Amino acid sequence: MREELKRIEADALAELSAVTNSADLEELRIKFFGRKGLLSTVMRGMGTLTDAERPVIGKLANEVRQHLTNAFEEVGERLNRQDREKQLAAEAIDITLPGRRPQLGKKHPITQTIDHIQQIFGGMGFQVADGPEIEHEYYNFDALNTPVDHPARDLQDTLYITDEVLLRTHTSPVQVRFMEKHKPPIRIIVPGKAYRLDYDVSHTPTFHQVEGLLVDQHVTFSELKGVLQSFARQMFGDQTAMRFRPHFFPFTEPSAEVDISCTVCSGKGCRTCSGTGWLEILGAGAVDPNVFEYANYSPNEVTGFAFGMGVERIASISYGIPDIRALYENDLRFLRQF
Ligand code: 2NM
Repeated sequence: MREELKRIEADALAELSAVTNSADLEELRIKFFGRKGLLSTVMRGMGTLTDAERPVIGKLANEVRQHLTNAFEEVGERLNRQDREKQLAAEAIDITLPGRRPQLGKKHPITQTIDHIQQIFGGMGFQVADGPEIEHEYYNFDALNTPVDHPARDLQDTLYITDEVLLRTHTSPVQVRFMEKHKPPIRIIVPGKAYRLDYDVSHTPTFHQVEGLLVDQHVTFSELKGVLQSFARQMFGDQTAMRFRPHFFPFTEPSAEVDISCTVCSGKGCRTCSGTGWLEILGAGAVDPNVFEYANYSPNEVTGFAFGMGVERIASISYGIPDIRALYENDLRFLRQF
């Protein structure tokens, strides 16, 4: 029995030294220490020993068991340490890798353009006003001196909600509302959305306008020219030339369309300006006395000027965008350029 114990001890140590993972170690533990394991089997044979042999063999058996227990524990700890190191190596973070940059959003080119326009007129003392996009025809047309048979009122140009309610076709109704609520002097710009039945390379059914209105005593047309000249140079550069062409609007008299020298060819004539050297950027004029009457301002006491521009047009000139519909396709490859 002594030899058997010694052999079991030697076998266990030999097999233990070959173990490389926890599963094999557990299998080995059962083989030697399990209820039907080799040690238990030997111990069960103790009954056949003489009274003299039993304590000696019992002591030896305990020593073998203790020795093997320690050896198993040592190997178990070594394997745990190995597993942990393997896991740490697998999960290691390479601190030399570049960080992942979060994608930053930025303002839409139309918003950037409105901000810029607002900042320029803000510098000349204009306050920002706003109002409803769903309007009554009174504010959109009547109060702006637009005759009932004017083509702009046509179903083909205006988006009606009911007979009398519509999507505003310009931001001017806000200026009428503002005049109803504020006494002169006033100096406002109205940025916002407007709606017209129109769709091609230079028109989208929803578009943006910035309109301006200045009313005070003794305001003249030359002040309008000065304000717009200053705007054009700040928006398009110091060297920008400007010209007024006579025009007609129902709400201003006299009225003009305003051009700047072409930003592509500096006025020499090119494809962008159709060879003319000029680009139209806005409409303007002296406020018609009838508009003042509608707003309960006295045309004998005050004069004023107004102007309006399409933001898409200003943006397309500033950024050189040939087809403004690209602004509303939400293609990030396009939008990221601005
Ligand atoms: C334009 C051109 C000329 C304009 C007029 C008014 C108001 F309300 F004062 F009468 N607001 N905006 C105006 C004048 C708008 O856009 C091309």
